[in-house]
Amino acid sequence: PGVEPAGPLRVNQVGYVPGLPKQASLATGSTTPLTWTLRDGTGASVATGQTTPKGHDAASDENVHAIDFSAYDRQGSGYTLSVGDDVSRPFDISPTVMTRLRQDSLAFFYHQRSGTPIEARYVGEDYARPAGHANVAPNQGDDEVPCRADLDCGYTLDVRGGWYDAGDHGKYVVNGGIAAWQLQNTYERAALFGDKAALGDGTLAIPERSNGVPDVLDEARWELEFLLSMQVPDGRPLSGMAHHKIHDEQWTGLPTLPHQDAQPRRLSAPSTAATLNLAAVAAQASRLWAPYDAEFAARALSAGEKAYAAAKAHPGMIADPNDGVGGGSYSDPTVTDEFYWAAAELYVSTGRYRADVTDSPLFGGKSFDARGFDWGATGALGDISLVLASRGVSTEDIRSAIVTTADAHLANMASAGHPAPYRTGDGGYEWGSNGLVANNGMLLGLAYDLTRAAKYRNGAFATMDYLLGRNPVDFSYVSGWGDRPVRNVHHRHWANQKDPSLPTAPPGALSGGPNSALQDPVAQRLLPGCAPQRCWVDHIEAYSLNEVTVNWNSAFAWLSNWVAEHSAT
Ligand code: 9MR
Repeated sequence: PGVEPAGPLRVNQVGYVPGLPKQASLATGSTTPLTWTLRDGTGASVATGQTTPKGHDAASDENVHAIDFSAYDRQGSGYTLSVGDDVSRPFDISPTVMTRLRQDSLAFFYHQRSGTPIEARYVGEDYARPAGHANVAPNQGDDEVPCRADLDCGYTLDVRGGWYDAGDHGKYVVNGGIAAWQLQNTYERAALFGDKAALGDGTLAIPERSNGVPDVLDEARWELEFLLSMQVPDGRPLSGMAHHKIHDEQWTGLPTLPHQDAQPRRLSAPSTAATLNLAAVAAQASRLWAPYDAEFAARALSAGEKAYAAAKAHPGMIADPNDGVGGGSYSDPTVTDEFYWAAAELYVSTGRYRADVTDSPLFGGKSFDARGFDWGATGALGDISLVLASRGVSTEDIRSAIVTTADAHLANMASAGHPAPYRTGDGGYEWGSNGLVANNGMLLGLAYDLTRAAKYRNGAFATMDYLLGRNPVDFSYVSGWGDRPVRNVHHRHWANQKDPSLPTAPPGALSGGPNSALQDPVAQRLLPGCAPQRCWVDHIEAYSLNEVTVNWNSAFAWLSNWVAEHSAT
């Protein structure tokens, strides 16, 4: 309501990089080529060409043409494309066009910190807020959290800190774990293949910005310390296991800032998946922190090894899929992949656990598929760490699985109207599709790192084009970036649509993206019958398609860092 309809010309609203492909999409009834014109910021025509009809596009249910203006490389801002009377949104051409996405995509995590004030000197006045869940009324505090009444574990845990998962105030080990892994992997990849200085100390606006440690590792540690605190203490039944999650007893309304939340906080039961997440991420942290803080590195490794042993002793503790009141369930019935991932991280860090890696049914690159990895499918994370480490075990099969999967995405993207590395069996788009797209963009980036074949680099940039506006809703899915960015993400603080005194989303937050299953009442009301890539609306209550989460932003941050690095060369 009140939102202008999508324009027919869809571009990367942020911009394109000289020397790399520059493509846009046009929705039109025409079946024959049309003339396009590129204009610079003064309105002068600087290039023209013919569109390429691609026929009917199922994902958007539109007839789409492709526009390729790759040959034009002059730097500038305010460029537009036009076809007939239709004009695109403006964009830049520059090697630095996406550079600041590094910081903005990673700033998301500081905004989401629990248990500490979010300070204006790091985020500006609009986004500053008091510490959440710090035991100051009406908060109940995360310092002495008991188990749910039906579990009665007989102890409380101090689980302050960590990141709020999303628009809610839950803290979940399974998706917090993969998000921390991905920040740590952003650093680990850059240290091996790329530009680790861009992730160094002083690169982010966070309290740890001058402690001598790369800031992206500091940010991940904020979550790590929370994950470690979720472990069942020694001397208790299930010691070494990790509680699955901690969240409010009942869902709160919009808006509710973290410090205003009066709900009781409760721990859910330990689960095997959460325990293996902790094992994997703690093991990964131990090798990355060794040069900076040997004590923490040792503590992380010992917690990770303890968790792994506990998971082996309790391999079938599956989180209750119906435990979804006051917080999401994040239930994952299959943990073969989490076992593999944890074993791989432990092996890379210690040289032990080798047989656990090679005996897994997933060894040999079996985890890669066109859907991609996420909180419920983590085997690929172990493979990626094995490939980067090049330690002992053969990684040839894993490398070829990465490349084969990347090729399948490129083949799919070549015929798509609005190319994105995304596929499901039924052609639908699922909850968090943008997170899967960003993770598949990461896979394309890794394929380039491994092969140096330009087609994979181009695929990673095309992924960014889709997320930043070359899509059929004609929105940039990243707040603060592009001519028409998402503003009203589902969030209890960035709730301007509910309360004009509150802010919209800060720059760098990725919307969950199209979800053709329409799993909330607003989506059901506004989007009946939508084509998969168009099942999206910028509405704060459309939580099944416009929420944000740490695990989607970690994927986006990984890709942002990769793309920024490859824009400069
Ligand atoms: O990201 C999760 C998605 O994969 C699931 O399909 C969905 C429904 O179970 O839940 C998503 O996670 C949400 C969580 O349950 C609660 N906090 C917000 C998360 C993102 O929407």
